[in-house]
Amino acid sequence: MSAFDLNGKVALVTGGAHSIGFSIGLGLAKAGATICFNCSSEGSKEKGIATYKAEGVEAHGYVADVTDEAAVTKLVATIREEVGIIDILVNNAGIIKRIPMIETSLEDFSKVIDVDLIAPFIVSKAVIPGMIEKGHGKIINICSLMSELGRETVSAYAAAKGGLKMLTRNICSEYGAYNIQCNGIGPGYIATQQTAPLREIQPDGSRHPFDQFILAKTPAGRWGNADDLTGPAVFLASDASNFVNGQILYVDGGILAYLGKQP
Ligand code: GCO
Repeated sequence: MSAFDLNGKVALVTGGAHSIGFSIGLGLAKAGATICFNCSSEGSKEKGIATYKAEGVEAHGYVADVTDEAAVTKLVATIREEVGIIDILVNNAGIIKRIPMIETSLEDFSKVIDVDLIAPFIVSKAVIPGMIEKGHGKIINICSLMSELGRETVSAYAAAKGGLKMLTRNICSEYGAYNIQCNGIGPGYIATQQTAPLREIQPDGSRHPFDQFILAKTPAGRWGNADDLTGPAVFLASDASNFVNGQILYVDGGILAYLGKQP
């Protein structure tokens, strides 16, 4: 049996109905895991289930708000009853608001912190007792390059993702003794709906200046695809990473290692 085999494992991917969460869920399913995901509406739940089904995967979808502790407690209890105790948690659900900091309302700042940082705390807190009971567990927090770097207009996101990196290290510190590994994946610039505004073709047909900037910053010379994250996620969800704890694996085509292309 391969060290990457996930047969018999129950995984919860928050926001796993589409985009990066879906690709990770599909990757874990192909390695053998049973996939549960949550999302914010019945519509996305049905769409998510159908998208997994089209790939031959019977996923379990739930509508639950990850920023609501009571809803998360209920979600984890329902999954336990219907599917089993969660072995693998991927804290993937996230939002971004691109607004200069001094124009950002407290409400917008707090909303981003709620979804990107407080929700991973809430969901991990709800899932860890079951992992302790089972004697093992894997938590994968979807961090960001913004766990390391700042940039104009993403103050709340960078603050949340930097915090999520430290929450990762703290979960590792507190629960490593229970055979729980908590690591992060830090995606680089991935071509998703969330980054679509940064890649919009200009009225004259040229690439968006930010798109050109990212290409010049990325040794791989391309944006990532959501699929680029599945191998790293399977690794961090599997026995192959049983002595890897508290790390952030940056999947960025080399951005963090590179000064950038000289003009
Ligand atoms: C941005 C992007 C990034 C990415 C990604 C980078 O506006 O700079 O949206 O924040 O989402 O997280 O790692």
